[in-house]
Amino acid sequence: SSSKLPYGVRAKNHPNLLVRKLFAIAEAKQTNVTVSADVTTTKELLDLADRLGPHIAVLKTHIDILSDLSPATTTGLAQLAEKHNFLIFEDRKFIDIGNTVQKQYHGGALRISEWAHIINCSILPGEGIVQALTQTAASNDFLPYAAEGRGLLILAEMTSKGSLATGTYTTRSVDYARRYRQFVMGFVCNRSLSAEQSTETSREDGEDFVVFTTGVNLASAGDALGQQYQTPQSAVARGADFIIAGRGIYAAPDPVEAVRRYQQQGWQAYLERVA
Ligand code: S5P
Repeated sequence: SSSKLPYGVRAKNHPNLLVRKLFAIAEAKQTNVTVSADVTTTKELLDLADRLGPHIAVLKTHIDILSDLSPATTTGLAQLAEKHNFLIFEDRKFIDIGNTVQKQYHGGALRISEWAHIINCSILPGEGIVQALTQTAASNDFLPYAAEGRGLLILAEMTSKGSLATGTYTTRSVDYARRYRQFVMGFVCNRSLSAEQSTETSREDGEDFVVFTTGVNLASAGDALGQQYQTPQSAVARGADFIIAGRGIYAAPDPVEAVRRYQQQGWQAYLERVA
């Protein structure tokens, strides 16, 4: 499977512009870390983005948890993404009928399509949500953003205890990813998802989905609200191309020291996997 290939090789062959950019960033900065910057003020968010920027490939936001969200928040983020060469992933987890998610993604109060390179969605509503977001990304007034590179991750599994994102839900996630490869770049999930997890005919045309794995923490096994953690090493061994860590990094006594450790361990595990 593609998870044994180096990012650089996958970048060369990949049809999706944003995936090529993402793999190029990972190679150039030697990092597969996505920091989940779940802080609640613009100052904290931009400060984290600037300090951690050199060590991350992607910065993941929950834009709706900021108490002082303004245009300065997202323009500030975009500037730091440029300065430090990372992508922005808005973890909005779209989960509604097609007509609604189109308005939540493009335009609206949050203008997510304008500043977030990566978004994600649940397929609880069915195939239409993926179809709708793909359609928006292919529309005429989306052209400037498409040119910059935009992509969708399907939330195929979850890390929380008792998650219902299993079985048929996960299988269908792979099916829909295959049907909308123009826009779907991969999954948020806990292992590489391949042919066995799909009811669609396996394609031999170099299909290569990117795996983002969340619930990564070096110091803890979980929290009091059902979160379950694994280490960077175990996540990458199970197929994560990018590891997502939040509190393990931003709540550490020294977030820069912490992100360096996740970067080093995530990269080491990647080198072992492709060796
Ligand atoms: O299954 C999931 C999917 C996601 S996107 N489990 C998760 O924890 N997440 C997100 O990853 C969650 O919303 C949070 O932003 C981050 C985990 O944060 P941490 O502090 O527990 O590392």
